[in-house]
Amino acid sequence: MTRSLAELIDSMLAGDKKSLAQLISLAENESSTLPEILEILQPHCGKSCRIGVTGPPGAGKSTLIDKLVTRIRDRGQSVGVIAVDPTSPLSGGAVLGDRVRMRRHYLDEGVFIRSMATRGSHGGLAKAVAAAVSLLDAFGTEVIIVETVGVGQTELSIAQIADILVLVLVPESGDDIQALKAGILEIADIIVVNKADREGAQRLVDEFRAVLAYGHGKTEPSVIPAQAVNDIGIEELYQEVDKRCKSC
Ligand SMILES: Nc1nc2c(ncn2[C@@H]2O[C@H](COP(=O)(O)OP(=O)(O)OP(=O)(O)O)[C@@H](O)[C@H]2O)c(=O)[nH]1
Ligand SMILES: [Mg+2]
Repeated sequence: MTRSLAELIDSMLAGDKKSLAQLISLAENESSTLPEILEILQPHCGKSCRIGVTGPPGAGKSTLIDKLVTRIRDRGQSVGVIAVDPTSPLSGGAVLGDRVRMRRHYLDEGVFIRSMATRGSHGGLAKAVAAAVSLLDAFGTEVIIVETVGVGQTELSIAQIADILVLVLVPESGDDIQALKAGILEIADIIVVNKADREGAQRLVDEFRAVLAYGHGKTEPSVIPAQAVNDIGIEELYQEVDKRCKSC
C-alpha cells in the first residue's frame, strides 16, 4: 500500500469528508486497491443502519429521502445518501433536481450525499455501491440510504446491501401488481404508496395489505400511504425504519 493511500484511509477514519469522497471515487473507478482498502476498513464496519429505497422512475424516491433525511437529522443522527444512476428518462436531469431539492442537506455537516453513475457492467456498479456503503459505514455514518431505480429483478442486488428495503410505488403501479408479487415485493420490508394525493392510492394500499396478509415469505411488510411532496406519511415511514433499524 502506498503511503498516500494509507494516509487517505487514516484521515477518512479521523472524520475527513474529503478523504471519504476520494475513497468513494476509487470505488467508483473500480480501483485495483479497493479489496485492500475494504479489508483494512472491515473492523470499522457494521455499525450503520442501511436502507435501500427503490421503485419505478419518478415515483418520488428522492423527494421521500429528502424528507426522511430531515427527520433523521432532527434526531441528531448522521446520514449518508447514495443515489445510484438517478437520471431516469421520466424526470431527466434528476441529479440537478436532487441537488436543488436537497440543497440544505448539502450544507449540513452531518449529511453526505453522493450520486453514482452506471459504468461498465451492472455487476461493476453494484460492487462500487457496496464499497461506498462500507466506506460510509467505516466513516461512522449512522444511517445510510441507497436510492436505486426500478422494480425488476436486476434491482434485487440492493437487497444484499441493505438491512431494510423500502419499495416506493405510485397509484399507477397497481397495473404491475402481479409482476411485483413475483419479484421485489417478496423482499420489501416497507412498501410506500407515494403520490397518495392521486386517484387510486387507497385502493392500492388495501390491495397490497390483502395480498401480503396471505402466506407471505418473511415478516409482513408495512404498507404506508404517503405524499412525499407534502411531507405526509414520512413520520410513519421514519418510525417503521427506526423500529427495524434497531432490530437488525
Ligand atoms: N403529486 C405528487 N407528486 C410528487 C409526490 N412526491 C414527489 N412528487 C413529484 O414527483 C416527481 C419525481 O420526484 P423524484 O423525487 O425526483 O422521484 P424519483 O423517484 O427520485 O425519480 P428518479 O430518481 O428520476 O427515478 C417530482 O416532480 C416530485 O415533485 C407526491 O406525493 N405527490
Ligand atoms: Mg431520484
